[in-house]
Order: sequence, then structure tokens, then C-alpha cells
Amino acid sequence: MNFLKYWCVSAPSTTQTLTKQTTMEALIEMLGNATFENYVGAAEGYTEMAYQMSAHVLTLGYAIMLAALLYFILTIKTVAPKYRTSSVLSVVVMVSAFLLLYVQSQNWTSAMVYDADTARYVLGSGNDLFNNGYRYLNWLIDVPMLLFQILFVVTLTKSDFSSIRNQFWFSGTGMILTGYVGQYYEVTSPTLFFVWGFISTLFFIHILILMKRVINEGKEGAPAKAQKYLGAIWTLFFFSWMLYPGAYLMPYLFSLSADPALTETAVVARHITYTIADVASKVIYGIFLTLAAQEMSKAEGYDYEKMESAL
Ligand code: RET
Repeated sequence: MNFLKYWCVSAPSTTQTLTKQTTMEALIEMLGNATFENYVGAAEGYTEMAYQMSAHVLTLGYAIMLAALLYFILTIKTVAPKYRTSSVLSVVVMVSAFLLLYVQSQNWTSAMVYDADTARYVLGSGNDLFNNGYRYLNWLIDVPMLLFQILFVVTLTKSDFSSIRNQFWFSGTGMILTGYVGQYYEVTSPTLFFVWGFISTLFFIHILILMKRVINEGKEGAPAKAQKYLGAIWTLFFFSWMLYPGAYLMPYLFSLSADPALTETAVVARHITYTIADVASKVIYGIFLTLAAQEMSKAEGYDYEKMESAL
């Protein structure tokens, strides 16, 4: 059932003269701190194309995690034993991402129901509302893992391993927890949304600085081909991680004003952005680390291409 329609029918006659402002107030009263995907579902609903594209891109996300899980298991022996922890961490990331993205996808299809009267998918009643929180909890596991992972491939020349690891963990979890709180306010309180987002960004900047240092140190003394991969990892890391704050801001990127854009285009854009970011930051990043580790292994005399038992 379309919530707004329901509200309009059961509310007093003033609803006939609903202005944009009062519509918004009515929605906020119904949905509170729900994310903007629910507001779009309650106000206008989704066209077939917007609903299905979202469902498909969410499904693609977890399917890729399962496929990539096999890659990381099957290539583990192509790198020397000391680099294998990196592959093990990719396996952990794939399993957790697969499960949580699966739940995220189910959350979308159960929150929105088809309404034959309007030929739209609208926010259903009786089910959980849609929330991106599963993603954030997934990051809580995956972000520290992804950050630790590179420490098992590169050799730090100046920095201390455990100090970097602890700082990665501290800022990684700080960034996610503050962002998690902020996302609840994306419709109800833009101020709180931006304040929490800003605090989260401070942690993020710290992570970027640390990662740049780790990669620069890692390049020193690495074989030429591995250096190339490490350079590519920095570019990939930077752009793929930037997509997450982009997805957080999506309702405002589409409105470019102080009020969030409650449009299905912004919703679909957020789903697509998250999926691209997830594939790049978890899967492609893991593959590049495997390739870099293969080059380092070869330089140390462990050449999987010459070994029958590696594959
Ligand atoms: C938030 C809140 C708004 C500000 C910033 C954010 C950054 C999020 C990032 C998430 C990365 C997640 C990854 C997950 C992989 O599994 C929390 C959206 C800066 C960078 C890499």
C-alpha cells in the first residue's frame, strides 16, 4: 500500500490542499529517520525500470562476490606463502560481502511492493523499511580487512607495521560508525547529516594519508612490475573509496540545494554507485594485490608458472 495515499485518505480534508511543504511534513511524520529511498517509495513509488534496475544491480553485487570468492581461493598457491594472508583476507571480505549484500538486496525487494492501480512499486506496509545499514555493517568488517590486506603484501621501509595497522583500524571504524549515524538524518536533518558526514570525512582523510605512505614505502625495493601494480592500486583505491561518500551525498548531488532530491533517478544512481564501488574496492583491489604478490614471489624465486602444484 502506498503510505502517502493511505495518509491522504485517512487524514482530514486539509490534505486536498497539500503543498510541497506539507507533503514533506506528512512524509516525515510517517517515515521519520528512514532513508530517502523510502520517501520516494511512499511519495511517488518507482517505475518498473527504476525498481528492476535497482533489484538487478543489487543482485549483480552479491553474485560478483561469490564468483570472486572462487578466484581468491583458487589463486592462493600462485603466491609465496608469506603473501597468502592477503588472499585469506580477500576470502573473508568476499564471504561477508556476499552475505550482507544478499540481505541488502532482499531488503529492497521486500520493502517495495507492486501496486497494480498505479503500476508502480511503492513502499509496502508490514515489512522492514529499506535501509543501507547492512552496507555499513559490512564495511565495519571489510574496511579494516582491506586496509590490513596490503600490509601483508608490501614491506614497510620506515613505518611500524602494528602502528599503521592500529591507525587503519581506528580511523576505518571511526569513519564508518560516524557515517552510519549520519545516514539516518539524510531527510529529517540535513545539518546533522552533514556534520556526521564531515566528522567521518576527517577519518577518511587520515586513511588516505596512511595508504599513500604505505604504497610509497612498499614501492621502494619492489620489482618493477610489482611497482606498476602498486601504482595502479593507489589510483584504484582513491577513486573507488571516493565513490562511497558520493553515494552518501546522492540525494543532495541530485538536488544541489538544502533539501534532498526525492527522485527515483537518485535512488538508482546510489545503488549503481555502491555496486561499482564494492566491485572496485574489494574485488579488483584484491586481484591487483594478488598480481603484485605474484610478481614479488617470482622475484624471490617462487614462480607459480613453472610449478605444477600451484594451480
Ligand atoms: C561515509 C560517510 C560520509 C563521509 C565518508 C564516508 C566514507 C565511506 C567510505 C567507505 C568505504 C567502504 C569500503 C567498503 C568495502 O567493503 C561513511 C559514506 C567519507 C570511504 C571500501
